[in-house]
Amino acid sequence: MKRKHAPGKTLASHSRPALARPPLRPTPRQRVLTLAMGLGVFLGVAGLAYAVYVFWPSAATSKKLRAAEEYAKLPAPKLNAPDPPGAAPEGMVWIPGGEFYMGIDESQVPEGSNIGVFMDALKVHKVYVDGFWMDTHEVTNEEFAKFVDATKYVTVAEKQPDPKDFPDVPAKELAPFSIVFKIPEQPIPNPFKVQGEYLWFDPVKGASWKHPEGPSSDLKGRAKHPVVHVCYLDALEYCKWANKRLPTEAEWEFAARGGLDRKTYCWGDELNPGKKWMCNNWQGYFPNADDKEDGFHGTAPVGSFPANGYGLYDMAGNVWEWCSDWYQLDYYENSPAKNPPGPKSGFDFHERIAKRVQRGGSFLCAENFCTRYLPGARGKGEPTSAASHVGFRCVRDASASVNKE
Ligand SMILES: [Ca+2]
Ligand SMILES: [Ca+2]
Repeated sequence: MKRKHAPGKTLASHSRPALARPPLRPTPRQRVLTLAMGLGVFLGVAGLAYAVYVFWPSAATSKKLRAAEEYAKLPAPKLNAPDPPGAAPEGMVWIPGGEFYMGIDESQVPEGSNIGVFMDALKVHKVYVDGFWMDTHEVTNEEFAKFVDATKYVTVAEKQPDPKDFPDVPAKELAPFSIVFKIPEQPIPNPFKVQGEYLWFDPVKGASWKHPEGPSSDLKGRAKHPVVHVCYLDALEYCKWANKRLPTEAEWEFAARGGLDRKTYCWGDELNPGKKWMCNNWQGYFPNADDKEDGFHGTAPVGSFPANGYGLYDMAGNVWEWCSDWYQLDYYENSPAKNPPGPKSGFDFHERIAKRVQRGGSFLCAENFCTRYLPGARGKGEPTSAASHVGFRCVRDASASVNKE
């Protein structure tokens, strides 16, 4: 017989278990065990958190050390024999060429530097370059003056700008100008957060290689300083006159390393060996204050700091140096392994214009901002633009050596 559903009760209430017995209570022993287990779990979690807190930084350091070890394990590059093909042209040294590791390994980025400034250089790759002659120093004002005297050349910065190139500037306001660095009137708390145009570069009317800070400045006492306010096109004209050429980016870096293999700086792995400044860069918080511990605010006479292993001066700092390559952020991904000539065109993603490579950093490079005085670091500039911290030096092919002149 089918059971009848009791009135006033739901099916659900029927499904509940009957509380026939009182609930079980833990014994004192069980309570102790439960407490002990809880305490054990708590101590385990806390211990793990502490271990992560204590050991995580060293794990990161170990990772960096492991990366450095892997980098160090790469087979040693082979340098060519050091013998020059003839007598050195005046003011030049023979760079023998050979293999080298081009670029910056992440493990070599100096402590405290912003890795973002090296993003275009982080793909380390082995490259071979043929030997060549290179100027021992940046082209000086004295040398550039000889070129101008001989050719009557007028630099781009000294010419009336083309209104087509400056559509936002009223034509009547256009006048020859160049870019001059100045310490900002209001200190800048974080130069990486500056939006738009840099606040420390001024377009100064009348600034040119003859008037580095503007019309009221001149070259008095600066004969041996590197020429500045020369754009890429100006540098090419000088090279033609001097029977020389601009170095490729690979040639420039090979030379800057001075025969050292995979070192952070042109002279080794320490920025200030024996507390000595090895190049003209910027000390203090850029761009607000230059403590000039290296002895110079602005350009220094060429050769004021020790030469590198090939006898080249100022391959780090003083002024940026034009190279012949177009600039592309990702060129190292697919560049040829032998005598890379640079990409077929240039492009800078930030300003969305074509640029050429510059190398070596300048007196404006500081640890808190640019740090591009490393031999593997890359820079770039628009080919018709000049500035107070950009110059150049030349190279000459072995086939154009003095024996054949
Ligand atoms: Ca300096
Ligand atoms: Ca330089």
